[in-house]
Amino acid sequence: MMIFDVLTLFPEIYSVLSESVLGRAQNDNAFKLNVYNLRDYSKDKHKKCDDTPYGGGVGMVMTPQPLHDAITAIDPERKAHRIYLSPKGTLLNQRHVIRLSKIQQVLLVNGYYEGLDERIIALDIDEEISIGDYVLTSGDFASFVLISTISRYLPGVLGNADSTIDESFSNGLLEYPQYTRPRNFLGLNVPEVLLSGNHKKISDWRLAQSNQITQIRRPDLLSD
Ligand code: 4H4
Repeated sequence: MMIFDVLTLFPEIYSVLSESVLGRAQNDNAFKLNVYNLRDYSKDKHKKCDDTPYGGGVGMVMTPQPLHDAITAIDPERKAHRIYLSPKGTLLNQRHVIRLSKIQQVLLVNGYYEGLDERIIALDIDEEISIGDYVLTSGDFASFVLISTISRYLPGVLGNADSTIDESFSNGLLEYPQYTRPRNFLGLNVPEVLLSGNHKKISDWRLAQSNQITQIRRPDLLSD
């Protein structure tokens, strides 16, 4: 069973992961979520976890002591794959998600403000991952994304074991258009091929649609 350890300044917000698919997945022991409050490890009398940057500059940097003591207390035998979430990390994509879903224990270290003191990255972090080329208010949103997308590849999380086979990015393409009842909605019909019952024609149509949509919207995916 996959274990997600999360080190955060806002442990209470992880209650949202007890809802819906992810809540059921935890109840079904598809994965375990352990949330740790970074402030509990600060030796500062005000439980501070940040300070001004050496060399000047705007913003605050996360101080090394709480981070190092928290990480070594959570993962004393260094069994977990320790991931720091920051805009400077490797850009997350489906290939990385599938790779990460095969790891038994992951420790997610959230960045805030201007990020971690560099020495903690050198000492205690195995991999730096970014969820996209933009800056969030809190690394927790990156952790939510990571837990959400990795969990889809864990046994028992998605009802239909095939759900991750035929979806966007699974074959390197964006997914084809989807339709459901009614056949005619406000004068708009479902493509006839989808009503034909001819599985070869449907499959060919869907692949053609995926290629066309990908070519138009994400040609970069075709050059991977
Ligand atoms: C962390 C900002 C590190 C800047 C942060 C740096 C992302 C992202 C993110 C809150 C915090 C921001 N985390 N993918 N994108 N100085 N985190 O924006 O290292 O660039 O994961 S820094």
